[in-house]
Amino acid sequence: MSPSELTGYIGEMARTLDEAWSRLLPETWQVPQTLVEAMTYSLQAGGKRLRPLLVVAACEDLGGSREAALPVAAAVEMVHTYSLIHDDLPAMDNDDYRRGRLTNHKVFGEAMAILAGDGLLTHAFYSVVQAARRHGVPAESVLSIVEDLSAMAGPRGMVGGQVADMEGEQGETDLERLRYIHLHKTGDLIVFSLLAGGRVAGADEEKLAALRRFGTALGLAFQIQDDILDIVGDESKLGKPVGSDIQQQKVTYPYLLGLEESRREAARLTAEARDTLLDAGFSADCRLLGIADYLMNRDH
Ligand code: GRG
Repeated sequence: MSPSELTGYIGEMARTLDEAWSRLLPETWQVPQTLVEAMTYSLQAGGKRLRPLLVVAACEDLGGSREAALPVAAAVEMVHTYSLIHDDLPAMDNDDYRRGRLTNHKVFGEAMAILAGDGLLTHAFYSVVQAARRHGVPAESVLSIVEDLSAMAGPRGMVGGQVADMEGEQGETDLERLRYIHLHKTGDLIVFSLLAGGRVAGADEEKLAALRRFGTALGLAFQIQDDILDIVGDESKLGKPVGSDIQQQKVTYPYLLGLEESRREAARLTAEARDTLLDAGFSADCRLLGIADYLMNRDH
């Protein structure tokens, strides 16, 4: 997929998801209005929509239906959004802004932000099940998607990665521990998205294994790139040597390896991800490879 085709594809997907958020909860459920507003406030704040994009792209690259992938794509963005709402709370990162807007607890209060996160997490599983109920995805595939989502978002996945990150001490976090944190806190939802897209398309075990390897490498590259952009985008950090006061606030690949070595590692991982898909028979102009290139070349 060419860069301009990909830009169109990304925009199309963002619009489709935004439409889905506006009818997020069945009207007959009589959900309290404030809860609906708090949940949709963060969903519609306009993130990159990377994870749902990966679900749909994996599914379509393997010949599956976009319609059937959408409930799962929506679900992974709900889980991601819940994690951001909770991560921003005073008890965690205590952030006032996210995605260019006030954070959820700044607008709705702490209690409602916790509940909006809880609502998004649980409703995600409802949404996944709709792939079977409304779009004919086999129940066995949906069972595997639910199993993957609970494992990869839960204690052995994103939540475990978040705890390892919280408990990491400066001077104690080496590359191995940092890799563990990134693989789980960031990587697992990315791997989930790819596997889920593959499962909706009815992919065989070989293709699923390739998607898992692709996602593991891509997830790590994405996080390293994020940390590089964080430094390069913040002029106050430019030109500071690795280990300077500012960079010591957070242990990252650039902090441990320096900017240049981190760039090389992100490029190496992206190339590894690319080869994995090509070896598994994906075409060189497939959507997933376009997305991998796009992520490496982004500037925010
Ligand atoms: C609270 C259980 C729990 C987990 C929190 C996602 C997370 C774990 C914390 C957010 C902080 C952070 C920098 C996590 C690393 C993963 C990451 C790069 C998240 C941001 O994802 P993007 O860039 O965000 O896809 P947008 O806003 O574009 O969706």
